[in-house]
Amino acid sequence: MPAKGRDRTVKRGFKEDFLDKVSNREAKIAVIGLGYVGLPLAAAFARKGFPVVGIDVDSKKVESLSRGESYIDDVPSEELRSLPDFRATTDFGALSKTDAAIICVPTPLNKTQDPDIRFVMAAGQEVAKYVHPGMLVVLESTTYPGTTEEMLLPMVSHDGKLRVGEDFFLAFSPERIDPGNPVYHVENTPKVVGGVTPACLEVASALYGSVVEHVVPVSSPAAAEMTKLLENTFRAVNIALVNEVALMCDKLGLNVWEVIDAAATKPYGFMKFTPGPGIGGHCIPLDPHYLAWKLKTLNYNARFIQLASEINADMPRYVVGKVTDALNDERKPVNGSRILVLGVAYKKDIGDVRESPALDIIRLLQGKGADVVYNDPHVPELELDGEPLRSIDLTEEALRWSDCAVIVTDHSDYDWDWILQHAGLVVDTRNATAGVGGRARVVEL
Ligand code: SAJ
Repeated sequence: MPAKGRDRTVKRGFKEDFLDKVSNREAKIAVIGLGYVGLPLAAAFARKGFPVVGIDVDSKKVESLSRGESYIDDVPSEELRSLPDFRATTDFGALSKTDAAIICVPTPLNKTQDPDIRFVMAAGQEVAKYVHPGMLVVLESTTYPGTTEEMLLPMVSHDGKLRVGEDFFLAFSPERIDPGNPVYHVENTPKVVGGVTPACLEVASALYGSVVEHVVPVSSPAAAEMTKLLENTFRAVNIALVNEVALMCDKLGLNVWEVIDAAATKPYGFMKFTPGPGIGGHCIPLDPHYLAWKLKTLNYNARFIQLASEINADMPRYVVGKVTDALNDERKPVNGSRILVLGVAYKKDIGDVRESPALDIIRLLQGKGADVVYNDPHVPELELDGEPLRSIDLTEEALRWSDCAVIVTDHSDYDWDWILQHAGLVVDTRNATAGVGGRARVVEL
């Protein structure tokens, strides 16, 4: 006999069905974009027993994954091959049979430093082709507040014909993958989630909650989009601050590294950042511009972002000024000098050169007539404005050959003692040689 009063059975809808599929690990998950964000995410869901299909437009990536060969260090090939139910395809038609589609495609800047969301829009169009009742769609790509609701929602809902929160679900959840981080990975990095409706938030939180230890629900997709931009704008602005402090200490004749280390002894209210040759990577130089652009459309000038960008972008020129002065002290013009750049990756112990300040430093030195070579144990070769460059072997001869060695990326591989034994002049932009003796004259940032 049914209990007296209100019918106790829950009206079953798509939300309840979705939640059931998540709790018994039957939800079929598609991850669109199999790069340093998408592949680790796909692997995390597959490790939990979900059937996962990875979709990417790059057939080479798909073929490699289908052969069980990973191109992402954080998902080694042997792990890829051990995933219980993962496949990769270029066919977006696979979406017609999935319960969730998570978009992890790049969001670069275009030539005028404005957001370029064409990859998000292209993925959205594919999702719109195959969206079906009960499906959850999540955008993870870093983007400006409003993208999910203003750009993706009309597309995926077919201009409202599908009711969001009832017929399908839509959310934003910023990626927080830190490639190579030995401590933080998908499962133990808190995941911020913002749904278009409460039901969207509920199903997206349930899905992520099945793989991530801590889900952080927020009130809307825009709040989630803004959260990610705050995280990375915070870094860009604070890096710019210490870069400007380095310029100030130079004027004051103070050692910026000593000052920062001393400030870092404050047990509260301070967070250590370090100056450097500029900022690289696919996040910090770009993400703040997404925020500044959006605010410009609202007639607001994001001054901190603009100033930080100017200071960070000017650091390569400042480094070249240091090199110029150091050579000048030895009566050597930059023009014709032999310069060895040590480390070209955008940060230590990785091989990624995207937006690396080393590239700007090489360009500027070449522009002044220097003969520039580089060594980077993680970057065997690179292309600079169409010109192929290869990493030279780091030998005693190479160090003695150089009129100046410039430490741009302080990879752990480097033996600073040995380098200072054989180089004559070193410009150190990373404080890598602090406390290291040797023959070389060292000029600090
Ligand atoms: N940099 C400095 N001084 C610093 C810190 C960084 O000059 O104190 C430079 C680095 O050399 C590099 C650039 O800034 O050229 C960016 O470095 P990053 O440490 O921010 O590393 P990224 O670009 O890999 O940033 C990613 C981001 N992760 C995500 O967006 C999910 C960022 O939010 C992370 O905080 C960062 O990794 C991290 O902490 O490793």
